[in-house]
Amino acid sequence: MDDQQLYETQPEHKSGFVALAGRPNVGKSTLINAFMGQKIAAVTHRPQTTRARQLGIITEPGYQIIFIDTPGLIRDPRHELDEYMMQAALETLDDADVVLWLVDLNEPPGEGDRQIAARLTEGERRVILALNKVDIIGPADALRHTEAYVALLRPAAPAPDAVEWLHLSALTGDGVGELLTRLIDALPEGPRYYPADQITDAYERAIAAELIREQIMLQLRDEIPYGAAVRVRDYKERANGDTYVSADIFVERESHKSIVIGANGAQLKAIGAAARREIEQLAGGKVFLELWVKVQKDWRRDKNALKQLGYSDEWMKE
Ligand SMILES: Nc1nc2c(ncn2[C@@H]2O[C@H](COP(=O)(O)OP(=O)(O)OP(=O)(O)O)[C@@H](O)[C@H]2O)c(=O)[nH]1
Ligand SMILES: [Mg+2]
Repeated sequence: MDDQQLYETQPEHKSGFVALAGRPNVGKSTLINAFMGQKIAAVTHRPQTTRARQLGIITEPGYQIIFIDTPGLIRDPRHELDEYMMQAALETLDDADVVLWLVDLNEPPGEGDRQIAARLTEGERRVILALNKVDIIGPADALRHTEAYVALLRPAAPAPDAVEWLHLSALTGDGVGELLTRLIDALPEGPRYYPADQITDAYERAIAAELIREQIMLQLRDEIPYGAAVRVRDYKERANGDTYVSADIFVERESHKSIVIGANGAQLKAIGAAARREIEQLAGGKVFLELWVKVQKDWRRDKNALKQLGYSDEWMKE
């Protein structure tokens, strides 16, 4: 395909940016992966898994829809990393054509949701409320919680039934197709912003770093997952189709380093083995993964260290 074809569209072509907003752990990254039909974002049971914005791009003849995964919105930023994450999420809301507000239907709205709703109903924003995790809720709670969330958006809607909402399960895929149809419908007419074959703005090496960090979040406990950052040093595709990846894991203290490495290196080995399997899906072939653990003292509170570890606007694009 030449450049012209990559961007060429027919008249009435639709396009736009859909921001996924919501509290931590409601399923935003799971939903992005479900839309894309492949894993581009880290997902764990822990809140605050996602640390930076990431795009998921779907291109079809009639439309290009660009999803923006964001860090969960929290009420009490505790250090520079939290501040960076909040900023990344909030800026996204201002740039989007449509905001998809994702909530966990199993929990009634809390103060955090009230604040998010207040922000979303400022101005002229188009908001669709997606109530996630329907696969694990009973009908009575579902009804009660749905009404409570819808009520939070009501002041902005011209009529009560004008609040747009739907139930879904990002995990099972139930309702995801219906949501996609509604989102395409909500997009304005516009050109393709990205080449037809591009699915995200992150380079493979940045996604690989996220998949390694995902394993740290899944396999380690307490503060260690939150104080860990991963930087891929090398991501090389070899002529025979294999991929060689070497990455540094940064932790905040010496004691954390020994925990990540484990007795006889067993913990690091387990992280590497699981991350390698995930990266193989991404690379579509055999992967050799080398991991190094380093200490960068209290990096979450240090603006310069954050930049060095890649938590700056250019993070995913480096
Ligand atoms: N049962 C069920 N679990 C879900 C569903 N969607 C997501 N989850 C689970 O919820 C947890 C959090 O999912 P994530 O996709 O990481 O949530 P997130 O909103 O991106 O979280 P942050 O990045 O921390 O803000 C994971 O354990 C998911 O497997 C769903 O529809 N049903
Ligand atoms: Mg996430």
